Amino acid sequence: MTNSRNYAISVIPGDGIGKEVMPEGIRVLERAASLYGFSIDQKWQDFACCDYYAKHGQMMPDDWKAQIGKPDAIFFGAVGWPDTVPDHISLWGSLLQFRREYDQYVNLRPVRLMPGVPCPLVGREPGDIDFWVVRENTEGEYSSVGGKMFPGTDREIVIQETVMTRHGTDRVLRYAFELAATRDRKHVTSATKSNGIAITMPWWDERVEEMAKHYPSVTHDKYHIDILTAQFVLNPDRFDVVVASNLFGDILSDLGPACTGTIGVAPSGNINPDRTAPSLFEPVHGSAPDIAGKGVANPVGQIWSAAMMLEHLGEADAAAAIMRAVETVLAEPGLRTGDLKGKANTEQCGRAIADALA
Ligand code: GGG
Repeated sequence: MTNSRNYAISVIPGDGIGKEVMPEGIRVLERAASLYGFSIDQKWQDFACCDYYAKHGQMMPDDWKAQIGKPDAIFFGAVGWPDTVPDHISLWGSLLQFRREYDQYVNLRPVRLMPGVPCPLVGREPGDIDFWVVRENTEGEYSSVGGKMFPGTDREIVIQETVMTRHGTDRVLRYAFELAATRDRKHVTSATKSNGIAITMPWWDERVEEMAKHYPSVTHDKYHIDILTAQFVLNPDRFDVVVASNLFGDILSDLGPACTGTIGVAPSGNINPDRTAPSLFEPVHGSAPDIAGKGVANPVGQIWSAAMMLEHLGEADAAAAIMRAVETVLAEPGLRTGDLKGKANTEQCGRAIADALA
């Protein structure tokens, strides 16, 4: 950062529709910067995508950290192109590297029913569904501890450990309780499965109880993940802050936005709350090979991610303005993309949001 309102942003579009929605995110960011008096110093990267893998046999250069430098934030699109690179190679070679190397231990994902978005759940109005999923982002079920023995034989053994540390668990639980303490309803729901996963999950429950003692103003409860997914569909209005392990949080944060109409609008922040390294902002959706190249992807997830990034950088007024512009455009059927039964393409929707900014 050269002056306090000039932000160095590493821009990584990634794969598939990431390349199509990123220009709309940037369009809106640039417009917000000109209206709100800050500047964005963009550094685009061509790595962390499967095209890079096709040329170099790896997702990122060995010196990717040096190439990225020390940005204030990373603005990311989507990763994955399973026709050419297996999904576990592309994910572990890119996004998961960022999350771990930059200690982005919170994956923060809002679930909010937006005005104008047709909700598949009967009778829900904007305001009824408004909660956060706080996903543990650096350990848990996404672990590289394990291995194979006797591959390809009938004695084949495959093991992958879940890794939960007190340090890693407590810090994400603390974040969830802190977040809940700032909200009206002040309630944390913990996702567990302590009846079936009988070592790590009862321990997770214990850590939740310990953390809760420090937040007497915050109420809390827990659900097993199976019934929790059902409750997301039946009663999403009852949640305020939902905290979950890495895998459970990943599933819940696709399901939640789907219950509000589309995952195309959903943003996320991979946050390093201690600010010892950059945080990364990306839409929840992936590269969507089925619609990539057609220019029809919904850019709102990328644009809302830009708003989350600005909020994180301290540009709260600009972030709020972007959200007002998103709401204005989503309320207009002609400006919505096809996933929301609209007629607009990616660029038309993005331009409309940029034009609506004030
Ligand atoms: N923009 C999100 C994205 O590209 N996601 C790809 C994916 O498979 N993510 C899995 C994860 O976030 O753990």
